[in-house]
Formats: sequence, C-alpha cells, structure tokens
Amino acid sequence: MDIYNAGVGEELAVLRKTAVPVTEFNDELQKLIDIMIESMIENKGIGLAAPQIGDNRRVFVCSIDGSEPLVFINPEIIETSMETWIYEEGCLSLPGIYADVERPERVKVQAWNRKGRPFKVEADDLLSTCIQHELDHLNGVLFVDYLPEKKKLKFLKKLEKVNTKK
Ligand code: GNR
Ligand code: NI
Repeated sequence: MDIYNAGVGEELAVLRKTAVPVTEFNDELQKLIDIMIESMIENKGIGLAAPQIGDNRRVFVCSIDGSEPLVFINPEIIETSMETWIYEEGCLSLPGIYADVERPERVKVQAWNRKGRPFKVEADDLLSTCIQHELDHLNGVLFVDYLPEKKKLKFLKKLEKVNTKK
C-alpha cells in the first residue's frame, strides 16, 4: 500500500483533513487495521495513521520495538506531563525530512482497541512521541508544523520538488 506524500498536492489535502470518529467496529474496519499494520511494517515505520493511506477515520497503529502493534481507535489524550522531551522525528509522509520536535514527555491516552474495547495507556519517551505524532495526523497536523515557518516551508518545497521530478 502506498503512503500518501505531503509533496503531492492531492495527497497533502487528504493529510491536512481532520479525520472522523469510527462508529462501526465491523469487518471492514478490521481489514483497514490489517492493511495499516502491514504498511507500517513494510515501510519500517514505528507508527501509521489512517489518513496516510487515504482513509479519513480516527485510527492509528504503533509499534516502537517490533512487538505486537497497538491499535488506537478514536484516541484522546487525557493527561500530559509538564516535562517535555525532544526527539528527532521523521514521517513516512515526509520522506527524507527529519527534525527535532519538543513534546510532552508523558501522555495518558484513552482509546478503543480493534475489538471495540476501551483501554487506557500511559506512555513516555519514544512511545509518547509516536502516539502524539500519530494523533496529530488524525487532526491534519504534520511534525513540520512545529518548526519555524521558514524551515517548514523549505521542507515542504523540497518535498514538492522531489515529487515533480518523478
Ligand atoms: O516511522 C516513524 N518514525 C518516527 C520517528 C520519530 C517520531 C515519530 C515517528 S512516526 C514515523 C511513522 C509515521 O510517519 N507515522 O505517522
Ligand atoms: Ni507520520
């Protein structure tokens, strides 16, 4: 499955949309989740959000260490730490672009799993960053949005250039 690229106009438009809550936990949702997990693994990502494969539902998957992926449906951050953590982020939708991003070090998230069961997780460091990065995707936010405007525009222009050459 191809990952949507922020350097392609129509794909960026999809990545910029706010995703909509899941209302039906049916077989079709299970298929979407399986495709997302496959795509994440195939592309060696530690997370993947549905808009990155062109689906507008509030779903993301995460596996920071190759263990059984966590599936988050309709996630909400219910607590964030005052302390922050800086990590050099990348994004499958922004290939070749990496930058330090400062985010809360710890988050508590409430979501539903693929069976439709509610759960809560407390995450820190890399898992916390990954969860926040993926939740941003569901709100149309990309990690470059946290950079100074000039730097952000430079990166987005670079991506556009790479993609018009193809
Ligand atoms: O694979 C990914 N690595 C990563 C590294 C630092 C911070 C966030 C991420 S998520 C990213 C996969 C992706 O684009 N998910 O949306
Ligand atoms: Ni991403």
